[in-house]
Amino acid sequence: DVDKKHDGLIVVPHKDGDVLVKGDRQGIIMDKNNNAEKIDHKEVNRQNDAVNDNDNALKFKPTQRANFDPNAPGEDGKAVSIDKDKLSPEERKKFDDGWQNNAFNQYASDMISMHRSLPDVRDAECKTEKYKDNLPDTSVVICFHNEAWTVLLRTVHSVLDRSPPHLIREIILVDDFSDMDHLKQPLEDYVAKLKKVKVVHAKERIGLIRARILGYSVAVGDVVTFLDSHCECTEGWLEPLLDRIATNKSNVVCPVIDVIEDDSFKYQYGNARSTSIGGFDWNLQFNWHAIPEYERQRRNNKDHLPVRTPTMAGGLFSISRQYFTEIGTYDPGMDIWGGENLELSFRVWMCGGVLEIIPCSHVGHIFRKRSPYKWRSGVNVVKKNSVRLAEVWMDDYKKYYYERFNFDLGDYGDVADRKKLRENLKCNSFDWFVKNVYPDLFIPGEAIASGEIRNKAKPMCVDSSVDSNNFHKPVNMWPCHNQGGNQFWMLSKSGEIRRDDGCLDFSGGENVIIYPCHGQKGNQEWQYREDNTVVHLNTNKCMETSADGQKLLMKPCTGVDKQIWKWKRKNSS
Ligand code: UD2
Ligand code: MN
Repeated sequence: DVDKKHDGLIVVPHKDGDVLVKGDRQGIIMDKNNNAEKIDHKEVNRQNDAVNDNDNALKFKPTQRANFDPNAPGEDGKAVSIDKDKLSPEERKKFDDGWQNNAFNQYASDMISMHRSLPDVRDAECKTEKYKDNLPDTSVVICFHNEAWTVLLRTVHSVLDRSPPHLIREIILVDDFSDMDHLKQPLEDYVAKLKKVKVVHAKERIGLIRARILGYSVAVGDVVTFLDSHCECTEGWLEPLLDRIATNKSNVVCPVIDVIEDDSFKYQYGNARSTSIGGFDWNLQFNWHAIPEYERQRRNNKDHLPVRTPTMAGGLFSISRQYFTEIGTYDPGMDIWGGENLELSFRVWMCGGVLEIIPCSHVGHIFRKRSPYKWRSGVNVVKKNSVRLAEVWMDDYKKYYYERFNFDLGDYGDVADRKKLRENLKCNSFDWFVKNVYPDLFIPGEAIASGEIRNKAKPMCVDSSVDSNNFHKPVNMWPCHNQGGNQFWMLSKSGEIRRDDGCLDFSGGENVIIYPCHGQKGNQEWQYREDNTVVHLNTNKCMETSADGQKLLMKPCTGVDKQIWKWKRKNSS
């Protein structure tokens, strides 16, 4: 475990090598191969809590709550609306640059107080819930690469402003080699005035996963809480998280992640009943689902109680620091972004822990439509990370992911250490995970039919992407290309025709559309009959191709060639 601080020197033994944080503010992380990753570590002045008005951080000074104006922009989580066409050319440039650099409306954020008020978004039951007296305290680790000033510091202040002080041991800002000027001296100066906040700088771009390991390795709290650098914590967010860890140190807990709108900064939230849980598809992408009926019943339909989730979104969670160490923190072979959330989720469940979302704990997050920062060139980082986790954790099931790129795994590095970790922890199989934790997961191997759906009258195949941008759009035909991709469809045992989370859906008219699979049959229940027709059970209509072969239509069943389909593989049903 981790040594507590000695004067001017912290030695943090770590399975990937010792982390030395010395008084001269230099730190070194050694990996297994003795490659040193140098870090800068700033021990900050913890004496002074207040922000000094005369400081050169003055221009970033937050609104003082004493003079707080409830009608100021964004207060109470309200939207800020800006008519960009009315801005002066100078301001307009700031506005456009803000979007360009951050993929959110930085200009709007800069108008909002870093201490803005938010509604108390919790269900009534949460406000009267009693939590343990002696809750463990937490280090909050916030990693960032080139984050906007007001957004980053609003995250920090929302933690300080809305958590019981004795439960916040420290806030560790991990700067993943940002090059924006405000994240250098101005940030040092600013946090020097905030008790409990410190900055750790990576000496090179290490990516969010190793940045989290770095933050964890200097943390001293009982619990480590990770947040993205564009969050806002709401009233009462922390206690219910820590309470679950106090109950059992192998409970790993996530707040409900509310949406801070990327353009208006409006804080959006729902009630506990509408809480979503995490899943994944066979591209190993994380996705959200409704709470299944069996989980609602396990909780006696009490919506505010912790809900079990197969996976976490990744950015926001609390974990006992000791437990995090025991189960092997993160895979340091993962780069930049992606995959670490599923890897940790599978590992927690398979190795004896429990992963939960806590409906009484709400934290807002700015969801962006694109990634604003640079990635490694020439490497598919997400694929590499995902193959690493599939190799270590998914046993036979990994083939369903690999099928998607014809088993061309690429160079995913060495995973021997992670396999050894799994062995040492004596973890359950992935099959156990699927059957016990995620029984609703669609298993491609159980599909009744799979592959292209080829028409008899024309050499055309049912073709559509299932990207969520494509939801609600009519499905068309395209010349069969035999490459899978947008022509790869699976017929599930429950009658869905699907790929990932997209299902063929027919609700009247003549067009079939792509719609998120809902598992409720209805408009998404199909049958592939002995006579090779594809029938929609609800309406008793048949798939048919238009005379020119371009369109997919639903028509009364007649059995003409236009309604005859060859599905590439048919398994016994
Ligand atoms: C989600 C998670 C994110 C992470 C990711 C998968 C939420 C709300 N967010 O994506 O935390 O689990 O899925 O990997 O669950 N960063 C660095 N160095 C980098 C890249 C990013 O420090 O090289 C920081 C970044 O500034 C941010 C955090 O890591 O604070 C997550 O990155 P993101 O916000 O781009 O990820 P997001 O929310 O799309
Ligand atoms: Mn994020």
